[in-house]
Amino acid sequence: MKMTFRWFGSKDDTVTLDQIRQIPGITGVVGMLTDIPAGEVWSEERIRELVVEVNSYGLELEVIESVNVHEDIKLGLSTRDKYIENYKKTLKNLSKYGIKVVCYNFMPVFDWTRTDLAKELEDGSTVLSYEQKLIEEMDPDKLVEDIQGGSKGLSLPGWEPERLKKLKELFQLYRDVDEDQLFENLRYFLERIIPTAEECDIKMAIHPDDPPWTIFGLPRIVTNKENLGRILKLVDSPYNGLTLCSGCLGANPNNDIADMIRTFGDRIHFAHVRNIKIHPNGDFDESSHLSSDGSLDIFEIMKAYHDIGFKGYIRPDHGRMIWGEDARPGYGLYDRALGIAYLNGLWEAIDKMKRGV
Ligand code: DNO
Repeated sequence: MKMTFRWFGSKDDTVTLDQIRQIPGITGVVGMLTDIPAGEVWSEERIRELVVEVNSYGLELEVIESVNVHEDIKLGLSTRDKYIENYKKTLKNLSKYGIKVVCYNFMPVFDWTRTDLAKELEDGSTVLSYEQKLIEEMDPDKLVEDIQGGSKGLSLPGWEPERLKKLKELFQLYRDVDEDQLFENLRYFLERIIPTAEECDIKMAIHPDDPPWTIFGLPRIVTNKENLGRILKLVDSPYNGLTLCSGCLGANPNNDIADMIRTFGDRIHFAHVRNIKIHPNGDFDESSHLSSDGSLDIFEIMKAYHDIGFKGYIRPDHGRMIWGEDARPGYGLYDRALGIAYLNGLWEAIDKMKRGV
């Protein structure tokens, strides 16, 4: 596996490449051009600048999270073809600078959703958390306001103010899209971009819906093992693969992450590993990566990756805010670096014990 760290760019992140390169075992960063709206082409020049900057710190940039999919593609509108053409151009441009994996999601309207971006835990750390009742009682506009208000002036990919201004209109359009239609819209997209991904040698890796269930009546399909299997079959190519996010899928206790890893094997191109603490009523808080701090067995998850001989990219996912750090919610330096140390420790132990070293 290749250990990476998500970085939002020098103008849009409190964490620096200088800090990232000092994390033990790190090979590269997962990057993004946060200012390019979904549907527009990423120019060669901007990609080159980003890659050159990251490489100058001795770090690789082989994974993009994310090239966001324009809403018209998810909705299946007749305007989608031009955005699909743009997506293909972006893939071609990315391939010229050594990008190997592109993560994306197919969530209608909202990306990841939380009801609190800084819930204080007993030890004084703060975390992202989710309360179902609050979502049920909340107007979607209020959710957008709260999330954007908690962004500390940094961009929040998936929560772009321009796009979300048209919330009512978007909800109206989704009234005609049920889960089966959303699968069909995803098929249409994949049938057109996977041949380009194959030509470019870029593995597409769909990210699960977070949380993995319907919110505000919008359809969500990247939610469980059955649906992941169905997505992989929409276009049966190794280039149509997964970002397996333990924290997203794991919010539903019926999802067995280690079993999914063994089932989907080399169709997993990108692993997001993080832990969550699920409460008896189904609400959850994000937690440190340590198994005993949350509801997921991170040892079992890392063992499953080792068992399948995982050679892909991995990153610790959201961390808590600790030691007085003030950063983008979920994306500080300290707790994610602790996460990496833990994941690397588990990996070394599993590896040596298996080999009898
Ligand atoms: C949140 C992230 C997501 C993820 C996208 C992938 O922190 O896990 O925003 O990057 O859903 O497209």
